[in-house]
Amino acid sequence: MTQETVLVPDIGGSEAAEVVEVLVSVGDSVEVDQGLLVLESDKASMEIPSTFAGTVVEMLASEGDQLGEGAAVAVIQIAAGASDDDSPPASDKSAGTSETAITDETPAQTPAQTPAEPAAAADTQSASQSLDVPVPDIGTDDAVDLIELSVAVGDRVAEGDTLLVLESDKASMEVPSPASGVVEALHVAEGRQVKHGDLLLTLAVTSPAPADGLDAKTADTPSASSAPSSVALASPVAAAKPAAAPTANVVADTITEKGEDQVYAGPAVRMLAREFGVPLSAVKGSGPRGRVIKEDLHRYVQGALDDSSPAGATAGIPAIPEVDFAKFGPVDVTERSKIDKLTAANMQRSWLNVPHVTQFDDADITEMETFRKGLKSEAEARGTRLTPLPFLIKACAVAMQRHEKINSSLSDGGQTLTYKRFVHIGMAVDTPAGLVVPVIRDADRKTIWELAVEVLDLAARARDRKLKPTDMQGAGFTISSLGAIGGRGFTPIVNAPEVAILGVGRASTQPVWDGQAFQPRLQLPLSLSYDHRVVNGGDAGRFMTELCQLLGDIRKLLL
Ligand code: CAO
Repeated sequence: MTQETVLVPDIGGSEAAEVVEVLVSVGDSVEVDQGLLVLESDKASMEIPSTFAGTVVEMLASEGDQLGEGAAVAVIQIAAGASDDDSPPASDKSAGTSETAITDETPAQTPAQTPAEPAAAADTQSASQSLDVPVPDIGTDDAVDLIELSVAVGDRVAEGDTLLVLESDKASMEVPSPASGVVEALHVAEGRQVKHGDLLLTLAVTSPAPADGLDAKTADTPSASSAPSSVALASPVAAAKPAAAPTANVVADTITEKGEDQVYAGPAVRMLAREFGVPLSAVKGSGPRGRVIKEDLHRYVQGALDDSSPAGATAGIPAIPEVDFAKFGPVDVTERSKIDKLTAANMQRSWLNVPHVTQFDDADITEMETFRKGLKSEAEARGTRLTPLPFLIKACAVAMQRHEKINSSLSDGGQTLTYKRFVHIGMAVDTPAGLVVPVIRDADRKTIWELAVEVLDLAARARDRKLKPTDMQGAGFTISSLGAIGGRGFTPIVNAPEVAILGVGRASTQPVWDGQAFQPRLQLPLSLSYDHRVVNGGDAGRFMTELCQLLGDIRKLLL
């Protein structure tokens, strides 16, 4: 068996860089080019790849170390059975790379391989060996659950492959195969409890295997019995390491703090998560007892790519843990409507993308309300109803024309601003199926009566689910009125790519100081949320002040 040392290659002129993350542990199987650790200089961070395939038998650097070119990173035991085809010869490996091949033993130095026992003979013997695999040292003498059998009789496994997963009340642990071979017999079943030393399975080993705590049965092979060490131990280093390797691997690779909880995941999944840059704590595990499996990662990444998925917007943000409320009392679980789910995704996308600021003010609508109420009978005669909303729409349309940034949207990834030369206003409607936002087109060109008719029509069609997709497109601004429902004020979420939204609270009569006395005035609470990437406080303040003046004296709508 050959061991090689991976060295730090040329790291682009940096004298030394700090080890900020160690990506593998002793006992891990690694591939050529697989990252071993991450170095960070003041200019860049870089992953130092393994230049050999095999098993990590020693880590020569740890977090916080300063490493320069040529510093030793790790000792890799070349994969058992790896041919020269799999692993480049030492002369090739040193060419173009900065690692040095340190050969611990050559065939002549290998104690097990005497001239009387050529390598081919040892291989033949190893192929006929049975190796019992017991529960390794799992850091406790208590029984733990066997939650997952990852192999079946007849499966071929490589050294380091996961055989099964154990779970104590603190962590789940993968038990790696101590050798390459074929699963000959399983002595345990999923769901059973096992303890340190209990027999798990028997492997027909196809490569020499070490055996501290592992029972290599050679008696049934007469030639092997005469040379057990030659089969089990091709390398003195290997002999010392493997029994410790599964334990280190189990503990280091499977326990990671996730706030109060722990993330259960195996080394391969952790490696994949690192490659994707996905924090495992954000991924919901679907394996036994919430263990994160590869499919969970794939689903998470797919979700992040899919805009319409609520998970999409949360990439990198820890997921909110789900609580099983049935534990605390009776619950009903119902399907959410499509509109609800879509609204949730849109709201989350806006909330995460748009830096929101909300500006508050009160509009004095005393005169406007007197005027509106005076039109009640005329409204009835026209077969309609006149609420404050058409006045608000009209006032916003006028103010949007005077403060055109409010009617703009970011374009070209933020490089340009698109000003809309039309005034289409969305109106949030609360329906039993969820929130919908039909759009009133060309609000600036419509009379209050026309707007009143359209508000009623759109609200009715929204509640009857009769809106067409085109009825809900093209808005440059949105009004969300909770006036009929109540509330002093709220902070609406911008309906991106629009850049502003007006929240309307319930009007109430308030004492307003006129310079000499308090007067009872009808005050309408308004809140304007805006995208601070586009709209500045000054823009918002001017728009809001103009809006309040227009509502305070609706004659100005004519000017
Ligand atoms: N202050 C006081 N009274 C108000 C008011 C306000 N700001 N706004 C409306 N009212 C009154 C109306 O005048 C009407 O009373 P009268 O018939 O006596 O005049 C009554 O409340 C009911 O109004 P309405 O709800 O029928 O009509 P509207 O034009 O105010 O609103 C619509 C229409 C579709 C916007 C509304 O029905 C609605 O769905 N609102 C909810 C929007 C929403 O959910 N927003 C939140 C989105 S974010 O989750």
